Amino acid sequence: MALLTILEFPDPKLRTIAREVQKFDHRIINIIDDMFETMYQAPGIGLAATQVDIHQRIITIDISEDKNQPLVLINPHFSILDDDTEMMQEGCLSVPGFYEEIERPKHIRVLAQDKTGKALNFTATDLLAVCIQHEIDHLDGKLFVDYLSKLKRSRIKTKLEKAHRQQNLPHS
Ligand code: QAP
Ligand code: CO
Repeated sequence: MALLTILEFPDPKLRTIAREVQKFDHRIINIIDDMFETMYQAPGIGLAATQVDIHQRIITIDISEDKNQPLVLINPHFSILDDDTEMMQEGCLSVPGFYEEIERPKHIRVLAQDKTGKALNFTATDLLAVCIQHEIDHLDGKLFVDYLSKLKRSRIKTKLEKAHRQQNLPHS
């Protein structure tokens, strides 16, 4: 098990389109274990492999209060079930310290595979639906800041770039 480094906006690697998982072997299990360790430590409720510079279609989620309901989705897809949308305050481990209201479909059907390659097919609503959509966006190189105005996005970019520069400065 290992903690992985989380890429932060505006790192261009976050724009990479992830590839489908084809072989469900021990290397995929290792990636999943490391992603859960990294997500729980952060702490976060969702993480996409893209965020830890692994460009395969894998996401980990746990929206439970007690952090004891891990959900891994491999090669995930979703379809929108109706016209209902929901405004939710979203954050992202790759955009630390920033939270904004985003509108997304509220009811979705999810098709994916589990860590053994078995097919999953379920509906999701509310926070789980939002979280799955947010994480699938990462696999397509998309971030929640892309839904904001240019002005809001560029303010966030400037602030994070400044924070990154200060992190890289030697300490006195
Ligand atoms: C995506 O995000 C999400 O800024 C998962 O300083 C979030 O786990 C989907 C986090 C909200 C739906 C609603 C963010 C941790 C965690 C930060 C996360 C931070 C520390 C974000
Ligand atoms: Co995110």
